[in-house]
Amino acid sequence: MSSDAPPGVFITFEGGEGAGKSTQIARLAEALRQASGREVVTTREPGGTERAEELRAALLRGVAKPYGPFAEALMFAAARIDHIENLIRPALARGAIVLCDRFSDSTRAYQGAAGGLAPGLIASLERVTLGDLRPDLTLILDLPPEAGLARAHSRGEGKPADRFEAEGLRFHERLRAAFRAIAAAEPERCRVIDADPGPDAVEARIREAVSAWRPDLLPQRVPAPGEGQGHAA
Ligand code: Z5A
Repeated sequence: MSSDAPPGVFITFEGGEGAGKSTQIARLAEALRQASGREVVTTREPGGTERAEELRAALLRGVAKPYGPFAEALMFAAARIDHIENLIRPALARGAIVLCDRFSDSTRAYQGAAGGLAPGLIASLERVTLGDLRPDLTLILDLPPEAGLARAHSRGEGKPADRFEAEGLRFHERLRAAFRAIAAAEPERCRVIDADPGPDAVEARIREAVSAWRPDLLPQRVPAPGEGQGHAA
């Protein structure tokens, strides 16, 4: 960290397909830039760097699937190592706020809980991949899988489902349960956000959660005069 930079802040977004992570990351990034004046970096996993984006394309085509969940988890880890070393850590060292669309909880949920990899194996992989890096805050966007899949399909009209979208409903139900279990196990780090309502309502919930966690980054919104008050008789 340069001597006068504030400590970086690492916020991750997690959840099932079509939960609205990309939509909400863009909105939170803008709100944080305006409120804090700090550098805000948005990124995603798998991906975020040139090499990791190459691995992303292969992973979403299903290249690693025939090798089984462990090999697939290793490929996600390889992409993550490049992303951490070349984008996330340098940005945090500059004092930036980093917003990341998916991170290690996705490996726990997709390759672990839904894919069947043993928790001990996932934990070992996490230790060697992340070192001492952990998200400061994780926002888990929660909604019924049917709703998320319908959103994802309506957005990608005509495009074939990718390797994970093509999994059955049961897989997506296991994912939802896995993300909720992660939140229950780490309440200090995780907040579950109801992602079922429209984008404005979800944004308001996210802002509320971030403001309550770090009011110095995002002060509570001051209501406009008369806003939220009943009409005088
Ligand atoms: N994966 C893994 O297995 N292991 C790992 O370690 C990691 C990842 C890191 C990445 O694909 C895949 O990799 C992912 C898990 C796996 N599974 N899949 N597929 P991805 O990045 O392409 O997929 P995704 O993360 O699920 O993102 P997404 O499908 O793009 O969804 P999203 O970002 O959460 O949602 P969105 O793009 O903001 O919104 C989707 C659509 O819904 C869009 O048309 C919006 O306009 C609309 N939308 C958004 N919010 C709302 C609300 N509130 N109401 C109504 N409509 C909305």
